[in-house]
Amino acid sequence: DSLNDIRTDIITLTRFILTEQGRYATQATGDFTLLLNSLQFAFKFISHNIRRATLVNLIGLAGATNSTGDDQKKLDVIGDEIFVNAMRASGKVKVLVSEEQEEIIVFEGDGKYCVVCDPIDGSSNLDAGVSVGTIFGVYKLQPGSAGGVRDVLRAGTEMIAAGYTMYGASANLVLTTGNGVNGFTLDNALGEFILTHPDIKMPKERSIYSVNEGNTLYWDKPTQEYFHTLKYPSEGHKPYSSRYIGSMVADMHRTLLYGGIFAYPSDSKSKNGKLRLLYECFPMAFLVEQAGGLATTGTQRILDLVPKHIHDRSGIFLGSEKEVQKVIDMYKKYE
Ligand code: AHM
Ligand code: MG
Repeated sequence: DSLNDIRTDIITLTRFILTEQGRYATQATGDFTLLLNSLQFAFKFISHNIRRATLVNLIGLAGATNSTGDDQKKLDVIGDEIFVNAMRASGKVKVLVSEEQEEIIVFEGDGKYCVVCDPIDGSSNLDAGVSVGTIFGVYKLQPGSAGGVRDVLRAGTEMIAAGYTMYGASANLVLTTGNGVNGFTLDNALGEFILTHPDIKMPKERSIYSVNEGNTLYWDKPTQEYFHTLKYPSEGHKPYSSRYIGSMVADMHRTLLYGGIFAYPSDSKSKNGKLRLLYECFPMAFLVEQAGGLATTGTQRILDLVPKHIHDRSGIFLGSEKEVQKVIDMYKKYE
């Protein structure tokens, strides 16, 4: 490599947000930039701990005791603590919802944002070295509110930002603030998220489906028929490929980049599906729509739903526009 090839003018996440704020926000106060700085810090800290824990865990497994379950628990808690502390320290957050916390957390101070998050989603996969991730969404505090549950029991359409960080071979942050989707990769040496995937747009169609097919027995008729048609297509068409990691962030990341469909439908066993509306379905639906795709329960747009409780669940189909439209059409057929 010649020194001439080294790029000296890279776009960091902070630079990107400052530019975007200048372009779209008429009265940018810098508050959002500071919030994002605290989010970034949480992602880096969690990423570091996941790598460390994986190593500690591997050493543990090689030894006499197998405390796998315990370690897994610990990491969930560590992730949650890191997130809560980072959000409190930002001074910009009033209300926080975490998958790991029964109730909302209301911080002191005059923070103007509400953050919802799943600190480490897919944690049951950690011991197999599968990628996990942090999912998050941001609302503005309602005008005049002192911070309460009604600040977060709002439609997904009201989110002002959302994203996830996938802790894979590298830490990948995928973010939307409502002006498209951008992907950043953590440069460990610099400690900065660098813009590596500008303006992500999903392919309109792609023959890949991603679902836990072990639940087929419990699915409703439209879901069963939809997936059946992918595997037994009409004459002259090829069946779809199946890809299911079982870690939403990783399945979502692939779907965003390659296209196709990811689903966790509601079924007779899990009446409202498995995934949480506020901090799993909403952020992913927001990203998918911003990347040109769709997210639906089968009959309703995900982002139009309003949670009644912070930990509410919802069935979800998300992905490429044409693939998800086929699901919507199937549900119409059964109406
Ligand atoms: P978690 O929040 O307890 O980690 O569960 C959520 C995870 C998602 O990452 C993933 O899409 C789903 O559960 C997989 O569920 P299943 O094992 O039923 O296929
Ligand atoms: Mg989760």
